[in-house]
Amino acid sequence: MNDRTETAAAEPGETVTIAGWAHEIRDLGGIAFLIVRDRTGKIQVKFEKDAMDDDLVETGTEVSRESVVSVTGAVEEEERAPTGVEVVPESVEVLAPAEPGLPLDPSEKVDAELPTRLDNRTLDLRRDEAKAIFEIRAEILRAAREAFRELGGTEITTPKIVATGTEGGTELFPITYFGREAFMNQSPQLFKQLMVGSGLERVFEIGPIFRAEEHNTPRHLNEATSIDFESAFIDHEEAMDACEHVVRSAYEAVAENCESQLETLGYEGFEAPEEAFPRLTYEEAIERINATGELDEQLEWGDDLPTEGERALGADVDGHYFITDWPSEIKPFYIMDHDDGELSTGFDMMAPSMELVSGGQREHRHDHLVEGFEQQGLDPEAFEYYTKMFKYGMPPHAGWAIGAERLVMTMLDLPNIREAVLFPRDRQRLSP
Ligand code: ATP
Ligand code: AMO
Repeated sequence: MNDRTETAAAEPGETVTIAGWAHEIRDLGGIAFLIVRDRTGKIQVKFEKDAMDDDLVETGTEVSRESVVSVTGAVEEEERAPTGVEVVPESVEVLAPAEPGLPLDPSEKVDAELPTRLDNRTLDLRRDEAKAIFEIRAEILRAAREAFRELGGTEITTPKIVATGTEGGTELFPITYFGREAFMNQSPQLFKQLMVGSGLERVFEIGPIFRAEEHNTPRHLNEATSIDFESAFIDHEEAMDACEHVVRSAYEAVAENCESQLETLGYEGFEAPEEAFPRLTYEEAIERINATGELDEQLEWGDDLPTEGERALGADVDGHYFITDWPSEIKPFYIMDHDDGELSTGFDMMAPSMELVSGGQREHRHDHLVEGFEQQGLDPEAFEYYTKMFKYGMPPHAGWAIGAERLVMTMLDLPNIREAVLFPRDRQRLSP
């Protein structure tokens, strides 16, 4: 439709063809209005019944809501119109009629329940609020890619069908691969590490991860998007700097380029974090959680942080922060320990009451790596495709992964992570 004008671009004095959805019809008797909506906004089309052709009036005022229409006519200034202009139609065509009895009405002021919205995502994303989230998500990913380029990273894509898991705690989805057992990848962890040993040195990937999480919670998905970074010749401190840069860049880009979407979502004064993200040690974190008195049982050294603990600490610290120096035994085999062996270089970033990022410096020494497998009860032979490359010059390196949906969720204060993904995969939901 080369001759189509988007509603926001329709200027008084022009004759235009607009195309979009029949958002609303208001019939006031002698005069009726059809509100046409497209991605740029809405425009009023005016039907003066006595002064216009009957067929034209009938097509324009009896069309069912959410049908796709094309209207050609003159744009005129009109103070009483919602946008200050209206179209006086010469012709109206219904390009795709919508059946009455919509499963979800985008023009309803009252929100439908989340499952209904997810079942009818196409209609749901005709609503400004839902659409705004995904426009912001796209901006976040664009800004992340740009930040990675500033850091000198090369974008890679790695296999999602794999032979082994990496993230001990979470479950794998098994699949059959030409008669052999295979899995959906939980993380590009091992592949991105293999690439820092290649000539690329510094890489990033934005792609899907699959986890058969046993919990059904507002912050877990079974298919999520991981924003991964890995670089040769940096340590965990420099990795945290890079992570902070990417997260801050995403906030800054949204603050700068998503003003109308933020307004749609009811934000006033959205600001990118200005201060450096504090770095707390794990020991300080558990002491502070215990001091809040929010937990029934005091945390002990070696405990993972429970959800309520993360919440209590988030309220106490406020804003993004890192937790560093975790006990080695609760971090994965690929994380490098500090010299004493008790503490690891692994870190998490909290935002502020939910984990947003995990990362660390990696164990690049072949023999230590293989020992680590054995200590975690993993069979090093199954990982030979990975460990053998550590025999041929694997540089010291570090990296991390941000959960993209958690970034969107925490940035926009969404109550449920499913709001941040078009077609969520959870225990109940496999389609659409
Ligand atoms: P990771 O990304 O490493 O998985 P995470 O923040 O997703 O980190 P997990 O360890 O995967 O955390 O999730 C388990 C956590 O979720 C536990 O701390 C547990 O207390 C909490 N949890 C599990 N089920 C529920 C639930 N139904 N309601 C609230 N919290 C839950
Ligand atoms: P981790 O398992 O902590 O670390 O995952 C990194 C980040 O991904 C997000 N995330 C999820 N988001 C939604 N639903 C899920 N089920 C889910 N699981 C994870 C979180 C989390 O912080 N290989 C390491 C990263 C690294 O060290 O580079 C890893 O996967 O935001």
